[in-house]
Parts: sequence; C-alpha cells; structure tokens
Amino acid sequence: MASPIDESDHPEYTDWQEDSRSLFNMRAFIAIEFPQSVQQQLGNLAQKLRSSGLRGVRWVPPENIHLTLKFLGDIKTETVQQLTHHLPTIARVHPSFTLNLHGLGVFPGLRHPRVLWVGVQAPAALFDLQRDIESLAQRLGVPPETRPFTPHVTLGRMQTDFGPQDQALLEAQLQVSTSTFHASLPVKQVALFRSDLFPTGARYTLLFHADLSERVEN
Ligand code: 2AM
Repeated sequence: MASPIDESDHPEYTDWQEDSRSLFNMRAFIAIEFPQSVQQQLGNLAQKLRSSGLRGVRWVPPENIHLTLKFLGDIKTETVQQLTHHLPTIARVHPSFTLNLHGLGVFPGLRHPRVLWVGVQAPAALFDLQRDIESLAQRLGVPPETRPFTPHVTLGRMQTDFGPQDQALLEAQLQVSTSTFHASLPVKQVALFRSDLFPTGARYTLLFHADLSERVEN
C-alpha cells in the first residue's frame, strides 16, 4: 500500500524549498532600539535645528532613530535564521549598560558635512558587544566594516541643496545644542531590523530582540 506523502520528506520539495529560500534577500542591520521617549527628545532636537532655518537636511523620522551596531546589507533568509540562533547567545554574555547621548557633530567634518549626529558616551561594554557582533557577522559571511566603530545617532543626512548659508547656521547651532542636549537610556537588548527602502524613505521592521545579561556595567 502506498504511504501518504509527506511533502517535507520529499527530496525534490526540500531542494526546491532550499533553493527558493536562498533567493530571498533582505537588507538588515543590528541596532540598539531607542524607547519612544528618547526618540521624541531627539525628534524635538531635530525640530529645534529645523526651526533655526537649517535647510537641505533629510531628517530621520523620530520612530526610525536608533544606534547602529552592524549594518549587514543584503543578507539571505538563511543568514537571518543563523542570527536568530547566534545573536542571543552572544547578547546574553554581555552586560546591560546605560548610554548617555550628548553633543552634536558631523561626518566627515564641518567643511563637507554629510551626516549630522548626536554623540554617544558609551561604556566599554558597548564596544565589547559591538566587537563580538562584528565577528559573528563576519563568521556568517557578511563583509567586514572597514571603518572603526564610532558610536553615534544619526539625526539627518545632508542633501545636495545644503548650501553655505546652511553651513553657517549649522556651525552656530552645533555649539548651542552641543552644550544643552542630554538624554540617557538603559540598554538591555539588541535588535535585528529589516530595512525596506522606498522613495519616501526607509521603513524599519523589528525582526527580533536578543536580551543582554541582567548584570549591569557602567
Ligand atoms: P548610521 O546612519 O546610523 O550610521 C540602517 O540603514 C542603518 O545602517 C543606518 O542608520 C546607517 O547607520 C547604517 N547604514 C546604512 N547604509 C550603510 C552602509 N552602506 N554602510 C554602513 N552602514 C550603513
């Protein structure tokens, strides 16, 4: 008597599944997710800079503001599955910590600013965590980051119409806001986000959180 067909046991079905799965790539990154209250504080800061008359900056919407630990680029679904397994293992051996956000600056420098950021005063625990995430990503075949890790929170990106007038305004505003803005947040988790790019901007979707150890280090 013929046995009932279990599709998952069928070699052709399994092969087809594997092949089709590896065709699906997604753009993803590992980050520290910010609580809404901190996103709002940063959004208010951006709004203050905006209302000073600064133009030519594409502002990051408050709900998208985060701290990137590793940009993964386009990765396969199977890499996401491996991350689901390995990221929690790494996260749980690293302590929780507090991040202090303070100071504004630009990359690569004031002469030709491209990225406007808020600075991060981070304990050694953040750098240790980022280093282990970077090596995990490399083990999973993600190209290494060529620049040293400089923790920062991107507030906006300069557009082509960012002109000399904006430049002068920016320099003045950097001094004022640098001395006045402060925010802090406890970090107890890291998160994997999917990023979908649209003409209107990026949409980030939380895929999962991985908990850090309950031990706190500062
Ligand atoms: P950053 O602007 O905060 O430095 C999600 O796209 C995040 O990944 C962005 O916030 C950005 O971090 C980082 N990112 C995007 N594209 C990148 C690239 N090509 N190389 C490195 N990091 C990138």
